[in-house]
Amino acid sequence: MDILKDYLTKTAGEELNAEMLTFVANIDAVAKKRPEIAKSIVKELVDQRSHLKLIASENFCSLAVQSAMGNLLTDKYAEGYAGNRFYAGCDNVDDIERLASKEAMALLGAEHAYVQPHSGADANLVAFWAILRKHVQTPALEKFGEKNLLNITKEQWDEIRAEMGNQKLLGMDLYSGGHLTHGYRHNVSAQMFDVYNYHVDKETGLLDYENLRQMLHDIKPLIFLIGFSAYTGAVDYELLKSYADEVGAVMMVDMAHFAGLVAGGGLTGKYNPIPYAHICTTTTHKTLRGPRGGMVLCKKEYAEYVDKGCPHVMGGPLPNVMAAKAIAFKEANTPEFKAYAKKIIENSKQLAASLIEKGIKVQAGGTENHIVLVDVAALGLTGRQAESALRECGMTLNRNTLPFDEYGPWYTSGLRLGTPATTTLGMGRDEMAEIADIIAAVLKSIKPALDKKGNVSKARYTLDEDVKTASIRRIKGILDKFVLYPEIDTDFFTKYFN
Ligand code: DSN
Repeated sequence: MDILKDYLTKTAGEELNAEMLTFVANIDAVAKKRPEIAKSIVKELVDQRSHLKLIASENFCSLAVQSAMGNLLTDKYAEGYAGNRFYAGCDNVDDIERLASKEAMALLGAEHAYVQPHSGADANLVAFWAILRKHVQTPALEKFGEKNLLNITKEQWDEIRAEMGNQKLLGMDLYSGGHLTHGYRHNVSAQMFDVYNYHVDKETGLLDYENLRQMLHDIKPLIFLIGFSAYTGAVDYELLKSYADEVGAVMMVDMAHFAGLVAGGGLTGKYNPIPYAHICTTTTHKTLRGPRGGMVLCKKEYAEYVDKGCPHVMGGPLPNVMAAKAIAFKEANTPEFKAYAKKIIENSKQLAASLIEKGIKVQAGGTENHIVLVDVAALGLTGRQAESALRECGMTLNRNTLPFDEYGPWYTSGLRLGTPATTTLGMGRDEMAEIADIIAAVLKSIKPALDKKGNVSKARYTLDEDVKTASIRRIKGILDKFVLYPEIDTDFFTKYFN
């Protein structure tokens, strides 16, 4: 199998398609070692190109971002941070990390940016420990008249550990839209902290600010954590910061989902957490449209603690991913990205409105961001049934718990839809209205089936075949107009990987 050579022969004399050539060269290199992996990469592109991506936390990054990730930078260890490494030969990684950090600060208006976390979960751990070290460990060391942790006695260390492990965290409940790293019992965050959860209001499905304020006063947490992976309301960070200040809580915002909306000016003023929060964490691959990764943004007073993510929480950073982050942040600091961020929200609102028009129940009656939450329990379905049926019909999305969900996180009562990826492809309000129409038709045609014991199944279902055929045809019609990476011709690979 000599894919590159075949491609060069086939295109001899034609105008150079640099993106296709790069892709072919990469696949060729992979295929020479492991053809089955090369096949999976090409098949994944075919899959993402032929299914409508409505997963709210996914996007399509640029081919430049992808190229920055796939090279020898991955071979370099660079524990420490720029200018302070535990390894020799980190000059180039220093340049990359400094640039990525500078681009992040310029893009988001943060006082400090730490670009090493490998994921949003990592970023949250780095932030948690930075807060604990600044507010608990450092004062305790001062009390013992010591600066160096290694110099205190075992008894003193045990005292500090006990104090560090008994701090209060007030975070959003998973079912109300919070993330599992915000104190969910199956996550380490719940073991690190004495966790208290707030919920959305049962009637409105939105945050209840007065209740939050009361909880802050009652609990007096060290950390007041705001942020979500499934919430559609606008959040007033200015007001919440004033509440946090009343009780001296550290305000931490997990903006993993909406960082791109902030970067692009889709969420501004009191809806932008960066001017208010002591620490923000984010991923870099959702609305921000960069590589898979995380980042911590903070006020200057937290910078020295955050920069010690290694050794505290992490080992070595991924220089290749930091390089890709630098590119993505630059890409996001453009008028095109600003228009993109606003369009994500516009599309999301249209999707929600059109679904409601078709009789589908939308959580909180609409959306103020990139997410739309659909209540499928209202149609007698579980999220699992709806997710599987919609995938059969050409759409990729995920089931999600809704507030006070009776089905739990495996089956769920809801679906989470998002518009970042379809908006990247160039889709607009007309497409959103049509997508809503297709989704509504599919949802209404699903019937729960019986399980092996004759009970109504939470997983099995039947689907109207005519609706399925029509849905696949309509989705294809939309995707044919908005092609993912149009520079890349996947048909070329058919003869190698069919
Ligand atoms: N998995 C991410 C999401 O889908 O929201 C959060 O970790």
